[in-house]
Amino acid sequence: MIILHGFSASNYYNLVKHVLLYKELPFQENLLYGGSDELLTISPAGKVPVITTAEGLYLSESSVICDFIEETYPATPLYPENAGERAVVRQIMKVAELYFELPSRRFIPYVFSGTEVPESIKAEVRQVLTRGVTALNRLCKFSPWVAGEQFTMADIYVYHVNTIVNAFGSSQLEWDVLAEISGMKEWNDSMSQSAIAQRVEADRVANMPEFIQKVKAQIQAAHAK
Ligand SMILES: N[C@@H](CCC(=O)N[C@@H](CS)C(=O)NCC(=O)O)C(=O)O
Repeated sequence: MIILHGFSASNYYNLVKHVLLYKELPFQENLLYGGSDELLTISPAGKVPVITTAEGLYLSESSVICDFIEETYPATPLYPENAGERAVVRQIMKVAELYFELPSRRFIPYVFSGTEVPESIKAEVRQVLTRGVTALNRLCKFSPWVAGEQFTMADIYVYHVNTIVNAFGSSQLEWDVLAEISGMKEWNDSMSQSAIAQRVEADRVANMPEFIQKVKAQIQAAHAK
């Protein structure tokens, strides 16, 4: 059986969990936080999520895990059959990661340490998010799904990227980034209604206090050095 390692406050962890639940694959969760010795033995970059495959292989990097799951368990497909259409789905995922997820994440250390974000960083992040807004406006169809008629990996991926955009990008910049993309907010709201999204969200909320405690302890330990 697949083992999913990581913690539920992580949106990367949650998107892989969403894929496993969507495909109705049996899996176990193993609670592991960043910085733990156990994580370093199974994840080359010390990042979560990691999966242990049914064959005992450790895999990390969420988009790589998504592709592995799809190739190994093709029932209930999450990519189109056509290679070009598949590439478009991956293009949406890549654009969301590079121009939405990663710039929004720049604010996380400031938020967790209670430090004001420098204006120069805010300007950089705003510039990258603006590129993401333009690109996703061009790429996303919302008819009714992100890439068109078929529910795909991009729906799951973008939905979980958006949690970071809302929690850090939009809130720090006082700018409703998702509102800039025609159809995004309506689609996001409908995604959040699904039973899977609600289960993942309940687990995220339950894990948050412990995760915040861990982060605070790490910040204190770093200051004490
Ligand atoms: N590119 C990685 C990013 C994963 C990532 O940044 N995970 C965070 C949790 S959301 C993490 O492991 N943080 C712990 C650390 O950086 O030490 C992926 O797609 O899986």
